[in-house]
Amino acid sequence: MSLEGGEGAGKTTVLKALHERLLQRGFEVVSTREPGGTPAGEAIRALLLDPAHTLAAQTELLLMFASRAQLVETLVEPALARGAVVLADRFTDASFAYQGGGRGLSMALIAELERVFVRRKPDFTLLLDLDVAAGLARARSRGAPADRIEQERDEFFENVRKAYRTRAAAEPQRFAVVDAGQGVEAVVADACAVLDRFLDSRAGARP
Ligand code: Z5A
Repeated sequence: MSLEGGEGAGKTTVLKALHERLLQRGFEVVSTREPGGTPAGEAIRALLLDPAHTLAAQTELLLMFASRAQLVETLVEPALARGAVVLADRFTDASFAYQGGGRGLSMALIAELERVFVRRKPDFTLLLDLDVAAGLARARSRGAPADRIEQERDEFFENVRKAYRTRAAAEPQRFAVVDAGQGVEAVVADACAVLDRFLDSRAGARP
């Protein structure tokens, strides 16, 4: 399962709630994040987000997939094989949204990298959809210095949002979209409700 959204959409808060909900429902849950989630992946993340680096879009894409390949091989596949649920704070949809929608790289190339190095899609993806200006205001209100990608122009984030929404519309059986412009409690309640609906629809099968 994966959680997606633009800047400041509230993924961190919602991820904790979904993790708890899955535990309550009796699943072993492995929460992780991208880029990162493994020691090597976290090192790649630091490189990717460091504003001191100017990365070509292609380099950025390949580093995202390098981190993802490491995560898939060493964490995701072993966890799924033993019956755990993997809850990922971003997964390949983020590459389609940021490197495809934001940077303008080929969606077909990204799909090919997904086919070769990831070999699976999440069974369920929750998209926290939020107006770009509102999300950036929230992210900036944290007071932390902007990382390399957060320094992008608003137009970049508008294109990211558009790409996410296009993907969600194209795969309504996999995606659930939650309005992240509501207060935290309402967002968490909606997110837990769509998770419950998904789990119920699977009638006990592994998400
Ligand atoms: N990236 C990529 O380009 N390609 C890829 O393939 C992948 C990733 C996998 C790091 O990801 C960057 O990598 C990210 C995408 C790119 N780019 N950027 N920029 P990340 O997921 O680690 O970082 P992030 O998107 O910047 O996360 P974030 O800003 O921390 O967003 P969040 O987790 O969704 O938000 P939050 O920390 O939960 O909330 C932000 C603030 O808003 C915080 O103060 C909250 O208290 C507040 N908040 C949260 N919800 C609400 C509500 N409902 N109302 C009011 N305030 C709220």
